[in-house]
Amino acid sequence: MTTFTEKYFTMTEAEAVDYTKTRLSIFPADAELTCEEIGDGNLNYVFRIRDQKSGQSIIIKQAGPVARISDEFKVSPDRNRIESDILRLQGKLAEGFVPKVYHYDPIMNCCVMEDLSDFDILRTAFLKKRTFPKFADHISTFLVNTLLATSDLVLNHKEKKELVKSFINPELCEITEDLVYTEPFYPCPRNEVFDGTRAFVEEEIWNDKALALETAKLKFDFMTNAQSLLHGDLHTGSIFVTETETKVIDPEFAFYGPAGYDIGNVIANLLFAYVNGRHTLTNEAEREQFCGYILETIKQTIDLFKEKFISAYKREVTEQVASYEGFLDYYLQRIIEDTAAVCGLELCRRVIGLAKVKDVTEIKEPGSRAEAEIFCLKVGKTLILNRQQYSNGEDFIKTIVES
Ligand code: SR1
Ligand code: MG
Repeated sequence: MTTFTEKYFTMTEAEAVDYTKTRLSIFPADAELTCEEIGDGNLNYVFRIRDQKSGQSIIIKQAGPVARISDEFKVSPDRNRIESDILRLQGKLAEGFVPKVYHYDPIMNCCVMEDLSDFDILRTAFLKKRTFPKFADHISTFLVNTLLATSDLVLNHKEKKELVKSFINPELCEITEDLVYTEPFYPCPRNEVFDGTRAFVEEEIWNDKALALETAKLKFDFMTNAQSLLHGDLHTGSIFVTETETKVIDPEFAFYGPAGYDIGNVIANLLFAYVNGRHTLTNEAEREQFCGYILETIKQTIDLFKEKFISAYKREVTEQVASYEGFLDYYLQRIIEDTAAVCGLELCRRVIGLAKVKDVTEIKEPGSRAEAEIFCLKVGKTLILNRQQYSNGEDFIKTIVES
C-alpha cells in the first residue's frame, strides 16, 4: 500500500482511492470507492471519489508542481494551503457560498472538500444558454462579504497585516501580472492571436501608447494596493450554480489586492457569455432573451454590490476615519473604477493572451469569432482608458450596447 506521510508526489486515480482509505475517515470501512480525475482547469488535479454503495462522494484537489496548461509555469504546491485557508475563511464570511473543506494535507498538497456534483459550472451552463435569475444577488453578497470584511475598514489593522502575510502568493500573482497586465499589451511570443483579429490587435492595442501607459499604472496598483483579500481568479469557470444556489470555488490565486479585481473578473466573464450568445444563437427571440438576461445580470451585479456595500459599510466599519463625510463615496467609486479597468484587462487578455475562454473559442465561424473578439477588445480598451467615468451598472451597459 502506498504511504502518504513522508514525501509529496502527484497521485493517480488508484492512489487517490488508497489515500481516501488510509488517510481520511469519511467513508465506512466497507465502502466501494471509485475515482475519476475530473480536473479541466489550467493548474490542478481534481479527483472525485465516490462510494458506489451509498452514492456519497467527495473531491480531492491536488496541486501539481507545474501548471497543467504548460510546464513553463512552475507554481509552488503551497497554493493548496492558500486555497484551503481562504475557503475556510470565506465559508465564515459568506456562509453557504463556498464548498466545505474537510481536510488539508501539507505533505501531499491536497485539500479534501465537499463534492458539488449537483451543481454545474457557470461557464458551461451559459454555453448551453441557461439562465440563473438569482446569480447577481448571490455573487454580489459573496463579493461584499469577502471584500469588505477583510479590508482595513473592518479588520483590526494588525490582524489584517497577519492575513496579508499568510496570503502572500508570489508565484500565482506573477502569473496574473504577466498574463493579465503585461503580455497581452505587446507582441509577446506567448500570446495566441486569432488570425482574423490580428490586424486589430496590432493597430489598436499594441500600437497604442496611451493604453500601454494605463496598463502599467494598473499593474502597479495590482502589485501594491493590499485593499482586500481577493479570490484572485473569479471567472465563470470558478463558479458553480444550480437554480437556487451559487458556490465559488478555486481561490488558489488568493492574495491581498484591489477589491475591484474580483468584481471586474465577474463582469468580464459575464460579457464573454454575452458575446457567445450574440454570435451563436441564430433565433432572434432566443438571442435577445439570453443576451438581455446577461446585460441585466451585469447591471444588477454592480448595482447590488454598491447597495449591499453601502449598508454593510454603515453596519460593520470600525476604522475611525472611514466615518468622515465623503469617504464612503470616495472609497466605493475607486472600487467601481478598478472594476471597470480589470473588466477591460480581462476582456483583452482572454482574447490576445495564452489562457482563452470557451465562450469565445467555441464560436466556430471564423468571421463571427473575429467580430466577437474585436468587440471584446473595443469594450476592454474603453473601460481601461475611461475607467474614471464608470460609477454604476448603467454606465457599463451603455458602453457595451454602444460598442
Ligand atoms: C497558467 S494559468 C492560466 C490562467 O488560468 C487560471 O485560471 C488563471 O486565470 C490564469 O491566468
Ligand atoms: Mg482556477
